[in-house]
Amino acid sequence: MRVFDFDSAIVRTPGRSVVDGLRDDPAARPDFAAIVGEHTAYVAALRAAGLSVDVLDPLEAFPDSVFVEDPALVFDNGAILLRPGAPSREGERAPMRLALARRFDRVLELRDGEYADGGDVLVTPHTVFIGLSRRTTPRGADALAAHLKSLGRAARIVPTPAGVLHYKTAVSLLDEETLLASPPLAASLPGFDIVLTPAGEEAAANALRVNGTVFVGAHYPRTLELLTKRGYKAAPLAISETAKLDAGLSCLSLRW
Ligand code: CIR
Repeated sequence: MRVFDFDSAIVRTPGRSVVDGLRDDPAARPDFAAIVGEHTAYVAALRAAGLSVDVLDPLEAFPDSVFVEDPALVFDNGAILLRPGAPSREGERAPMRLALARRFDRVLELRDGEYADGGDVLVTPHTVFIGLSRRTTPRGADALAAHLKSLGRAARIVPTPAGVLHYKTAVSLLDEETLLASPPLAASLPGFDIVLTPAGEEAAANALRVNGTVFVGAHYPRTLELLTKRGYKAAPLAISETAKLDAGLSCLSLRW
């Protein structure tokens, strides 16, 4: 199963409305030009890592639509249209349905009342972890697990640590056997080698492995150093402005 050997990605250009995106801290208002700068560098980094990147048009009516990871889940044998748990994001589904239909022969869909955000889904070689969160409900997780089964993937439904928005805020895949995780999650991941995020850099756990590179938020120098010491090709990507919207590196793309 391919879990970080990708050749394609979808991203969406941020609209001006992105500065009104959902966030826990209303005082943390991001700067539009800075978000565009981070997004441009992100797309360039994915291309440099070997991906063909399709850039979708901005959707001004949906401030959080730049976070394409949440309304869909993609694999090389099919895609799943999810149902984001935030009501303001429901309208992202229709344009995402069209984008998926153009690229995938098989597109499955969550139905009414089945809520799951892609940010709560961690794909590993043998198991897809689905984190229950404020956005992903037990009913949504069960429905998603059934769709995953029909795409040949086994799922496991797990809790998301309190205080983080999405499961993947706290964990990401470094290689087939190793996860980068913040301490609250580490104990609940038997069967994996765990690299713990350094104190004060817990949010660096949302790293992004693409082919041979592990992208890490540029404002997490200790995590970058730790991964480099462990032999990973760790590369910094600026994400601090986008992070004001409670988002990390994985949220900005769908990869397969
Ligand atoms: C939201 O609250 O939905 C956005 N402001 C952030 C989404 C982050 N997505 C992700 O972690 N996959």
